[in-house]
Amino acid sequence: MSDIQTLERETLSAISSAADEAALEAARVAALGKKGSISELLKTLGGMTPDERKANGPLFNGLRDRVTTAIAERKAALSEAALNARLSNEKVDVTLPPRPESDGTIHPVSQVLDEIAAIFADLGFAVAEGPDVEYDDYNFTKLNIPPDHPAREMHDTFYIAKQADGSRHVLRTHTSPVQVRTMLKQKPPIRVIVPGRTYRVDSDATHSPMFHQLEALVIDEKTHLGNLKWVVEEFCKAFFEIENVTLRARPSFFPFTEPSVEWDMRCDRSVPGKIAFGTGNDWLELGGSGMVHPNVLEMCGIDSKKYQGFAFGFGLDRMAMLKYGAPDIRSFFESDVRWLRHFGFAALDLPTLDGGLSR
Ligand code: 2NL
Repeated sequence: MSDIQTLERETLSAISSAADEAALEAARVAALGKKGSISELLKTLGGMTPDERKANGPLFNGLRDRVTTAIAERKAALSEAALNARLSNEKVDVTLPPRPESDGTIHPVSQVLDEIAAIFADLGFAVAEGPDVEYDDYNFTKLNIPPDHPAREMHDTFYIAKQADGSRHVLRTHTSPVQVRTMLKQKPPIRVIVPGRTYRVDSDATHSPMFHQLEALVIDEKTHLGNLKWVVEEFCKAFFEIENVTLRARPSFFPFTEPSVEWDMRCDRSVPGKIAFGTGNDWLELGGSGMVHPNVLEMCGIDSKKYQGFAFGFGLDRMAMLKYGAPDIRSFFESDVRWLRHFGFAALDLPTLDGGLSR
């Protein structure tokens, strides 16, 4: 057997027996590297006579090509084997039951939000969302609360450090700036609800520095206070799951509405520690509302001669406390798993109007 045949047999054998990519690379360097056996062989062509070169050239080049092909094939086989090994090692049994201790529950605020979104979807309202860090302009000025207006003091605002241009951002004190954003980018008719986190410098049994609001905004050509009352009434029937809703309107003031109305709903508190909705001689404060102030419409690019609308707002956390009986708002945000298990809801029971909101 010639030297060349021996070299080929040995090289191919080293390639086919390489057990991993490192061994294969070593075999490649030994054959085709700068000082490799086949590279050295090819260098000898330079010192040959033309006739010798003509005879040996095709032999040497053929050898190099077969070795190159063998390396590529072995490389593909090794990486496929490595992938198959990973696939069989990293198997996940999707039929395994979840670990009982890791079962999560839906937070009462999320539950109440899902319920309310279902109620308003049925009435034709879309959901709008926006950032927690807001422009002072959207949180206050465009809502008819100019700089230095005393109403700003009612809000106990968390201010963010001044920007390079002197403007300051705030943590939104209500969800109204999202309604400003909606009016700036969408033409009437508008029907949206805006749920979300809001922030005020305040903390006691009924106030948390971070809390949740839900506001609604309707803008159309002939919107009036009667429409507002009907929506509040329909909402109360669906949310508190009662047939008879009696509402009481109290005059109020907000800079962004005129006139402004606060709503109370008939309830019964005669049994200590309990509250029954829809009957009795007591009143439950629901939240504030009003017809959107023409200044607000104009600052948000809406023609106040052609369009008018109403807005209202209430606390989501308060609604959750009322409906599901949690006494202290701060307990909502302590992330105590025992509390979450007690007050939480099953993850897959989504509230729907026909399936029952809270079952
Ligand atoms: C309350 C009172 C209210 C609004 C929110 C609103 C938003 C725009 C224009 C006009 Cl963009 N009004 N929102 C109006 C009245 C009352 O909330 O007691 N919240 C907890």
